[in-house]
Amino acid sequence: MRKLLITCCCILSTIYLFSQEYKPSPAIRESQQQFLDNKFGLFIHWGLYSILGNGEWVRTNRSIPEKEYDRLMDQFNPYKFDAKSWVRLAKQTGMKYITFVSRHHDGFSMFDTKYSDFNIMNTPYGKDVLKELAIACKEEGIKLHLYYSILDWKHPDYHFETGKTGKGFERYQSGNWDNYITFMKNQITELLTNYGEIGAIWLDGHWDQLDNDYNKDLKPKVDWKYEEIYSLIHKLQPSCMVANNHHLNPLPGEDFQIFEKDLPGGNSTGFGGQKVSRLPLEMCETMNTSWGYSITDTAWKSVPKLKKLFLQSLANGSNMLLNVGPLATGEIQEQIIERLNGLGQWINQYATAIYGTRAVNYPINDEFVLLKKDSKVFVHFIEPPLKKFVLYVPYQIKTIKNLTNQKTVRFDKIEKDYYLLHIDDQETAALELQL
Ligand code: JFZ
Repeated sequence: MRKLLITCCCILSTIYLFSQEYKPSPAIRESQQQFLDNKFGLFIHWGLYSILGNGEWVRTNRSIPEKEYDRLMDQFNPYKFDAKSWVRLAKQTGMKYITFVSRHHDGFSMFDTKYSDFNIMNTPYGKDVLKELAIACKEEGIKLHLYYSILDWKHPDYHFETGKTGKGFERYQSGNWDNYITFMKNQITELLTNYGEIGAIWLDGHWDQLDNDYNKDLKPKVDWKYEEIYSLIHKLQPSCMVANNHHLNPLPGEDFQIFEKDLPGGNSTGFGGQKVSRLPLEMCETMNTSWGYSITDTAWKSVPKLKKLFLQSLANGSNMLLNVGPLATGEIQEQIIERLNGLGQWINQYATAIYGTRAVNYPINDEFVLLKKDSKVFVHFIEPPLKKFVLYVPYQIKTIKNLTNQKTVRFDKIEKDYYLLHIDDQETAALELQL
């Protein structure tokens, strides 16, 4: 009887806790503010799939049998991998954090784990790449976030029967879902115990258990036990944020909202369209069209295009997480390096007008964006401004400085909120309005 009573109390208090509105802890609120200040991150998709040069979905897209895919483990030997040079590249580009794919849908762990043999230690490389990256990040003052797939094309206990993907190869029948949840918790515990401070855990794969990805009211066909997983993360590292790429409105326990290949609120992918919440936002994007290394994808976005994406994401109140897919050797293609260098040059020159700013309520347009910090508003041009430039802003401007040549900009007030600016330099990339 006593046991029953205690069990009832436990269940009721759990229900009570999760029916309450989720309030991030002070530690999380601080992480969120830093995250908002930091603006820019590097996403790294790298794993066994990189060997095949056909994106990170290659096992499913080409229905590769398990035995054949497993052989990739004997071939993964990134002898040119240098964690420090990756982290320095991110840093020079002006990125303040790295989101590393610790385990993608293929189920291969890019870290030393006790809970699966399918991991980096069993490759010819035999070293923990995540450990190397964590050490380099710490040394360089870059935050480390970890992507972790909750969908698994290999684990025998993953509920693939009701899943949408990974059907083209033989699978075991009917696994034990509780085992799978325990397995994920064990691995997440390793990730949050063995690699120092982790800024965020970035989950992905929820959509595998939905019939479609556009109806936002569908219930998944498995219980992902998010309350348990999220509270485990927050318990292990109280300042580690939780995010989930489920393409839905945020759930309790999530600390920022992800938008994949779309500006917040956009839906060019067909799986966007979720509400834009009041949480910090993050938009992730590719430099060509692939996440994992693709040998044939040459659709590189230009530096101006990347700059525009970045500025428009900032104007929408969102960070940008820009992806690279290194080769299996550990090299990063020169097309990527060139673009990162181009972006970095510009960002470093206008750093004070980017980091620590906040979006303002202003129409998104293709000419310029506005960002605010204290009593300053920054104008970043997407298109070079005309010599006589009419700026409509709902502010009382005291002075204007051209951040490209550091000169004072002459301006006339035409009428309330309308200013005529005399721009003396066609190359002008940004202005500082002092209010
Ligand atoms: C997901 C991953 O599948 C992808 O490999 C990559 O890691 C990206 C950042 O996140 O992207 C998705 C997720 C779901 C769909 C498409 C891409 N979907 O349901 O069409």
